[in-house]
Amino acid sequence: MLVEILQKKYNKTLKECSNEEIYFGLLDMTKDMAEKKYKKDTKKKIYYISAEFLIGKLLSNNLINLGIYDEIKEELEQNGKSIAEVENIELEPSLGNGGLGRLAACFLDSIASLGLNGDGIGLNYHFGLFRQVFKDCLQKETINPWITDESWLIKRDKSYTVNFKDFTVKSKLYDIAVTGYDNRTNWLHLFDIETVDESIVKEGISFEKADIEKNLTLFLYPDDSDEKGELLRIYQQYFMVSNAAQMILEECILKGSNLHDLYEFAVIQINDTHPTMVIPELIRLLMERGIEMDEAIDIVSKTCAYTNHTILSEALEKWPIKYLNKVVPHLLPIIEVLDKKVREKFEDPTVTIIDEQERVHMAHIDIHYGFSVNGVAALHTEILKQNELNNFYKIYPEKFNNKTNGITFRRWLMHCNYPLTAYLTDLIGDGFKKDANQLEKLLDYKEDTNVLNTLLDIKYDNKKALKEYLFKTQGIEIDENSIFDIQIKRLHEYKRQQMNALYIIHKYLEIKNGKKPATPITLIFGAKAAPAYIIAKDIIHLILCLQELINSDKEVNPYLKVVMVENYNVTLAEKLIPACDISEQISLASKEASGTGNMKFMLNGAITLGTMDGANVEIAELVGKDNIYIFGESSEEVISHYENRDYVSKDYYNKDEEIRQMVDFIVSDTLMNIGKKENLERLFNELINKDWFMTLLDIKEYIQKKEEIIADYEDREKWSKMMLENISKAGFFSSDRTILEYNQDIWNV
Ligand code: NBX
Repeated sequence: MLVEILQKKYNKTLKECSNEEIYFGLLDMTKDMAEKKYKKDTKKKIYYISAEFLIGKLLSNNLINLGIYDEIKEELEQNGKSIAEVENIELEPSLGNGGLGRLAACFLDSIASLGLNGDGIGLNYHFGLFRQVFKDCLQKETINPWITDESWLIKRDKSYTVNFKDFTVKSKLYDIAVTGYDNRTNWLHLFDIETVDESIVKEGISFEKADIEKNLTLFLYPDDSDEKGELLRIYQQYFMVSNAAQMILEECILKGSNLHDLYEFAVIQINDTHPTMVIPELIRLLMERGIEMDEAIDIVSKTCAYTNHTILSEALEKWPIKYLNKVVPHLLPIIEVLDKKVREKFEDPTVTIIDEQERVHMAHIDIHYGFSVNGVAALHTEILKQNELNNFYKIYPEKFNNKTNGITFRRWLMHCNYPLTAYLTDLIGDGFKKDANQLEKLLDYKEDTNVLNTLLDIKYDNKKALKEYLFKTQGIEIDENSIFDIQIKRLHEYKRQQMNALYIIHKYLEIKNGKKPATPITLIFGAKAAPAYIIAKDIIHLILCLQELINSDKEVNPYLKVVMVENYNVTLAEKLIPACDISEQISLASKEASGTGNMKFMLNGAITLGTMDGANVEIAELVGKDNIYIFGESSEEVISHYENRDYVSKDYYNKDEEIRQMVDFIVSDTLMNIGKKENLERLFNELINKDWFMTLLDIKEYIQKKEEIIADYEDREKWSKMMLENISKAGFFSSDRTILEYNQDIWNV
């Protein structure tokens, strides 16, 4: 079929076509096949509304899900082409910040793969999140264009009118097909406007924020630490949910809903608070269509469910009424009624919608006026119930439920780790591809030396493949015979990349003093920092300075190497994860809601070095304490430090010689000669005077555990057994399991 498409499109044979032409041919072919697998809507449909869908490249994903990957791979090879090189042509859309956006993409994959009728609704950001470049050991931001003339976007003949206070816009809709694995096609609906003007972006990623009609969908907001962007963010959110609400009502009416029964036709999952305005907007639209306010509120409350992804209070959105009035004044009378009703029913001032500072608490709208509130890992949901949202839990215990996150094994095993997938298929059959729990069959081989050695061989080959890839794409050289210790995730103080950096200093000093590791260690980082998050950028600066120092020191570099990959994204994750030995999951206990990278690493046979936080807790339960390296204070202890305000980082610094040595090194001449005084001093002061995320609390135990895991790496048999246990038990973390739970407990479609 591909041959015919290329013949028609370019009048060339497969052999004659360039990789680019082959890519566009495959694009046409898969889009066409996907469209054919679309099925009519069922009565009730899931609408997953999210400001982010971090979908990654789609070609291989779609070929796998359509069941033609092997066939195409072979056909290309027979004609002297390589699927990997064709894949390189595709640009990665960066329509998400991190875990939350990637989760939404995994969920769409599982919804379609389970044959459920459910679409995603979001925004078509032209440049997505910024592209990261390093210069002088600092992060710089530039644009990341991804939309080309021919792409996965299908322009639809659909448009809605969205009214803002000062002007009205007409939306246009683009769809991306979400192909299920051997199953139906759903859609990711991305809304946009005609008037966006890419040319207003000046240096880096700066642009004039005031001209909304030109910039509405230009960028994905790089989290909420950039305060100047708040108004624009409200514009984006309202644009997204107004389109969503209009589309949902239109589809439901078409299926026969009289709107009084809307909840029998639609269920809306609100991904974090970003789409919260869909609640007042739907109420408004129902009232416009003649439904009384009280009933409208009731209908919407039976339709909407909310997922919480964080307990960091600074990330919970609170929009000043003043701002909402500037953008969507027509929603305020509704929000005020929602607030009044809460006040009539409950005396507790902590559960109101509008607070004394005239701010609207978006999460409070979701909890009062939705029927379900879920956290994303067992520990996270417990903390929501017992601490952060305890006052709400006491009112609505029945609304609270846990849905431990998951990842799609199509992308995070079958696509990214072809050799392991092929080997597992040989060994245990291909049942695990549809039923991830069947990975447990691998346990039958835990004493089989042949199998254990093959797992080590596959890891080694993946490490070589990563080496080649990094050399080709970033000019970075690494040694496949070293231990690959990897920390890849957004840069945030609570994730504690700074603790890993302190370990590097410890190791560097040790080697300088003549103590050399048995096997060389390669520490790999990948992380973007929000452009306005100063300390996060200082941590990147520290890591890049250490990279420069260590990699040019001949005394040290045979034993230790530091690599920070530039512009960490989904594509890079797909190369890094299969090659990893040690998975760093070292957040301050209680702060990482779940984590999903931890699951991807485990599935690909890396061993976790982590705290009892987020889904690490469940990983530890599944694999048992012999197959994971856990350190650090527990979430209860950490929460009590916060409550009693009794953590003083300076005390740790003063009391402990070793800690002092590591921290002081940040501002030593050695490092200041490489880096910038201002950045390094700021980070140093932050660590000894604030250290909000308690780096110095856990650093000693962290170093100890890390030395233990590194020592155990030498025992290849033991290590390979741990790999096998981790792979075998990863089935629980398939997003298919998560989605089945959502459907059973929340959606019921
Ligand atoms: O959501 C993440 C959590 O930090 C992870 O623990 C969790 O596994 C993941 C999926 O549940 N949250 C996250 O990625 N948040 C954001 O990216 C974010 C984006 C914009 C914003 C606030 C947070 N304004």
